[in-house]
Amino acid sequence: GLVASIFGAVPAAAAPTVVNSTIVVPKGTTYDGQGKTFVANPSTLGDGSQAENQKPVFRLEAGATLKNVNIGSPAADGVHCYGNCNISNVVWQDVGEDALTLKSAGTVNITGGAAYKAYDKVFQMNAAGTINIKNFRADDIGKLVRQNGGTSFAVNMTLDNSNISNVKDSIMRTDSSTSQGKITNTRYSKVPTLFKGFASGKTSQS
Ligand code: ADA
Ligand code: CA
Ligand code: CA
Repeated sequence: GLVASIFGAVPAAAAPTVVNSTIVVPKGTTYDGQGKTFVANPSTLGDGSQAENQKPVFRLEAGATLKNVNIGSPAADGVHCYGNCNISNVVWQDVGEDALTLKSAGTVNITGGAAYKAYDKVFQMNAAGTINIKNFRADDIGKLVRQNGGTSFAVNMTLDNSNISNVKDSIMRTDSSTSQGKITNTRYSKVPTLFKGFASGKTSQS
């Protein structure tokens, strides 16, 4: 609607879209949020706390793309990817239980966007594959990428041209001796550890 101000009538900030049931992005299609803000209905999807088994706001089937989306608070379990997915210009303003989970094997490409206020994890890798993160901003997080604890499948993690600050644990963490981590051209501030749990020779930074 329009709001009166000393500058005249200006459009009011749009109210967030409350998501009552997970938005499914079908196989191979693109969902363009056009910059709108989406929040979870806490009673149907989850309150964004550290409780497990919350539902995602978006579920991407194999080959789907999610772009130009702001996820506000509560964010429940964020975004789930079933196979390959492309995430472009998606901002998590206040990460819920985590921001995005790879649920079945594939490649996750994150380009642009940001994640803020993740009590623990941002990107959770529960299946084998690759996560490529570029042109990303993260601040006030526990870990940027976490391979599901205690699993041994290979996850290839890359981070390029990004800005990461105020990290409690590490940027990339695995328990798998075959996983790899690579960080290039990235600025850090208050990051205690870049890589945790990787076998020797499996990480690089430049
Ligand atoms: C924790 C939990 C896993 C899984 C994961 C997730 O690591 O131990 O079982 O639920 O969170 O996907 O959020
Ligand atoms: Ca979790
Ligand atoms: Ca989760």
